[in-house]
Amino acid sequence: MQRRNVIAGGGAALLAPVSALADGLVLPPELPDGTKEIARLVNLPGKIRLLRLADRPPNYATPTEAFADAITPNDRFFVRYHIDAVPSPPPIDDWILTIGGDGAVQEARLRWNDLLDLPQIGVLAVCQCAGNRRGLSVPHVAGVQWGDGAMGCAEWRGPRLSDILKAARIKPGAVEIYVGGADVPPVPGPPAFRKSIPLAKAKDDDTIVAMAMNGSPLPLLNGYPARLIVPGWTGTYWVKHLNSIEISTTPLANFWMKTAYRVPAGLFPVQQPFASQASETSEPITEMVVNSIIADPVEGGEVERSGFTVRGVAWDRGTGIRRVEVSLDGGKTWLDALLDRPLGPYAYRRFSLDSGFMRRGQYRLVSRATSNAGERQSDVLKANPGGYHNNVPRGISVTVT
Ligand SMILES: Nc1nc2c(c(=O)[nH]1)N[C@H]1C(S)=C(S)[C@@H](COP(=O)(O)O)O[C@H]1N2
Ligand SMILES: [Mo]
Repeated sequence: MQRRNVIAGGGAALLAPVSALADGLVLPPELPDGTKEIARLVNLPGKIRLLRLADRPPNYATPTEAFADAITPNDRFFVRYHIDAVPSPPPIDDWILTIGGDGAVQEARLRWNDLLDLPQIGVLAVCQCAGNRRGLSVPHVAGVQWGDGAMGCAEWRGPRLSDILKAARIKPGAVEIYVGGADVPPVPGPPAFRKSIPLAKAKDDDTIVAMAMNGSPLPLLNGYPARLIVPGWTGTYWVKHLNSIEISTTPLANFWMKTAYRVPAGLFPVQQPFASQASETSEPITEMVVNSIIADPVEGGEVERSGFTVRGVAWDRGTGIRRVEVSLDGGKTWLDALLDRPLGPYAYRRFSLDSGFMRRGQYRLVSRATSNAGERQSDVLKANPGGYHNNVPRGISVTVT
């Protein structure tokens, strides 16, 4: 049943047929057949060769090969929307960010230039959808059937959220900061995508409002002109097209906080619990779990028996990566990979391993990472209704020729 999510259970997947798209991209064999049928590589405005999983709302994944590098280029960065209402880009001089709420002493309205006047902070951080790898769950669970491309790592730059909040002044008694974007649904429709974070995370020095991504304006589909960056936390809090902030004395009680993006209580231990949103049975999904991916070679690839290099990246909640092991035999034996210099605790850490001479045949390559906190990828899928936090070591099949 869940055998294929166990590392040692690589046998079944090894024999699964791989389906190649017209231009050669090979999809993870574990994806549901329906997803394999609709997945296409497409170019979008500002985007090259993303894997289309849905159009309305737009959900496009980054192809695995892009994770051979620690930084994901803007034109390959994945796209995830909940509502089919991508806003048109505002003239930058008209853009206004309002900061108010019952936990604010006064309402503030900041313009683009006001944000530029604040100290600018650069943070290298992974944005990963909580549902990344959901499509690899066996049995399958409902939601966008992501393979492993609902993530990316970029250098985000802009003012600290804490500096922005100063313009409205936080009252004692404030508990959460609500954030909203310009992708408001047509009425009547699904509830607007608004999220909240606890005051402590909002005040964290690394929590910023990004006005730039990898040294350029944010692509429209990644939240132009500005988005929230919550390093270490899953992408759901990284609200795009940011235009409203509320300082609140009560927990946000909408669909996106109370129903979606929640996990069974205690299933995924975190360092900084989101107490104001926890219930007896569930809690919001917050900190990412340690994980890794092999990006080179790719699924279905052919490699030389004289030797090849296995490359990929590893990441976690922000403690940093201590170790990555690679298996060339489906998880039976493990070798320590070389780690590149860390780019920062929230960034991808690149790893590589030289295979040495190999005999011809089919091989299953697997990677598994351990964080500086001593957490290692889970050997067994921690099943949950949302299909979140799948960090079971991923195997890919290659042929040594
Ligand atoms: N305004 C807005 N922001 C949003 C979302 C959204 O639907 N609307 N989706 C969130 C989720 S769930 C994820 S995973 C990330 C995805 O970021 P990306 O589209 O830039 O890759 O954006 C987050 N911010
Ligand atoms: Mo997400």
